[in-house]
Amino acid sequence: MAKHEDLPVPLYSKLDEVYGDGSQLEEAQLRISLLNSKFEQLFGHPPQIYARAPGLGRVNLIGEHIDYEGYSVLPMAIRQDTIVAIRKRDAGESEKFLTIANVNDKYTVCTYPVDPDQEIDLKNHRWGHYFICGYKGFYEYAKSRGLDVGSPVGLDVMIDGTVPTGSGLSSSAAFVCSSTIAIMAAHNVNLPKKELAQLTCECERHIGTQSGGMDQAISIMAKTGFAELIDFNPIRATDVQLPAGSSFVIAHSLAESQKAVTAATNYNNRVVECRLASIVLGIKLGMEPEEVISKVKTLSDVEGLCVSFAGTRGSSDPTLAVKEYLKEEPYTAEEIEKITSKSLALIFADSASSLDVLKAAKHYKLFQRASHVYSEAKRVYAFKDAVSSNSNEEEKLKKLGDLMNESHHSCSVLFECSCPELEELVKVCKDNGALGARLTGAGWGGCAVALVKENIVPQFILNLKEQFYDSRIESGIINKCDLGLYVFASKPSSGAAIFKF
Ligand code: NG1
Ligand code: MG
Repeated sequence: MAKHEDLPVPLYSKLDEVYGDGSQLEEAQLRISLLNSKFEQLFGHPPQIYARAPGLGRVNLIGEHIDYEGYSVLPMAIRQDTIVAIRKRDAGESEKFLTIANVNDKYTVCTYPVDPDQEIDLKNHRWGHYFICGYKGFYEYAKSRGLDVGSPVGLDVMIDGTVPTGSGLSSSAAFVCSSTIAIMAAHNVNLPKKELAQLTCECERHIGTQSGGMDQAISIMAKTGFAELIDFNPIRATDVQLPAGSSFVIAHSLAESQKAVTAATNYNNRVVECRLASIVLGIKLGMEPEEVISKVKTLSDVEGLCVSFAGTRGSSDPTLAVKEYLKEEPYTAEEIEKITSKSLALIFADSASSLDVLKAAKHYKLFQRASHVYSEAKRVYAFKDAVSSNSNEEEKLKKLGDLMNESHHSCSVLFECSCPELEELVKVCKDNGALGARLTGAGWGGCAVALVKENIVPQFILNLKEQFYDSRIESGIINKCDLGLYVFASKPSSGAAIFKF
């Protein structure tokens, strides 16, 4: 049997194949009919094909800020999704634009030229930019594979579902994935999921974040009923069945993290710090600076070095190398340059977004970032092992909860990607019986995920409402009637799909 990741995105002709036959199906039917009527109203034709990707789309159970360092992560998809309806214009049609509309009028129509080489205007952020990420990526892919996809024509597009909001549930990846799949489907192209996961990760980097690939991988490879252990290089997904009697509650901190806007000081800053930590470690472990700079890209590359140096220098455990070779005080650029014998500007010369990081950074906390990454990478495997161990459910849940708590602590103290609202929310979760709770996604805002025994979920959510949300409803941060969008329990849902009716 072909492996899951080698299969293409499934093509369905009926909604129930994805949405079952309950209330979800009814909701999906309504959404599709609204999408259709708005599409026809705006474009004068019905759409040809639809693509959906889970989004507000995934929640990462454990393994934060380690995907871009080459380490495995453990997310699951959640039920909410983004649907993209698309029509490829005929080559003869005079109007040649990419027109991206949204079912929700709050998002005004975005128009772009029919040009796969266009630059995305990162200084003026618009919601439609995420579609263009997929558009550019598709043509780059076609070119690199010598695929003949014809000359670019106009595309009419209507989106239903959330647009990126900085929730930490990766609505951006859902949008990029569903857009890329829709563009491909409109051009009669479909790829094995693992290739698509790689491609959509590269697509999203056009928005200026040095994304690691977790969100796109789970969005494409998720399966109903399972979380997935996602490995990178090469991308692979292994089903993880969560213990019976447990539930994950997802709760929004109501602090928004606009990753595309704050990349230089938050997300990309951490990517750069990790790269610098891996370079310094590589040099301390005995490699020539030039060689390290050209060959060592991630902290997982350095783990390989630790193993090969283990014979002569003691342990192969990278956390010990961090303790031995990195200092706890932040490094200045000059201190690092003394070690690398090369200026940081030269090391990162080929990455404009990294150069932005260098401009904004005062110092670099290499010890803390590397300690987080190596310990978090271990926690992912410990989580996977705990799930499949023989211990009783009670013990299992306790172990999983502990690992989630340790992960949060590491994110908060070592990686410094939490924020006051998330700290408050995580505490409220733990005070109300969560076995574990942690920020999920990039952090600096967005959501927390809590492991809760199934039988207390309704009371748990009520308590969160009282202790976290009520005051925020009173002060007008959210509407009471929207609360269900901000706090809910979720089971693992299915991944991307294409519909043609
Ligand atoms: P969010 O911000 O939750 O979409 C981001 C990255 C992930 C991963 C996490 C941190 C993108 C699209 N996603 O997730 O790849 O690095 O942060 O674990 O950049
Ligand atoms: Mg995102």
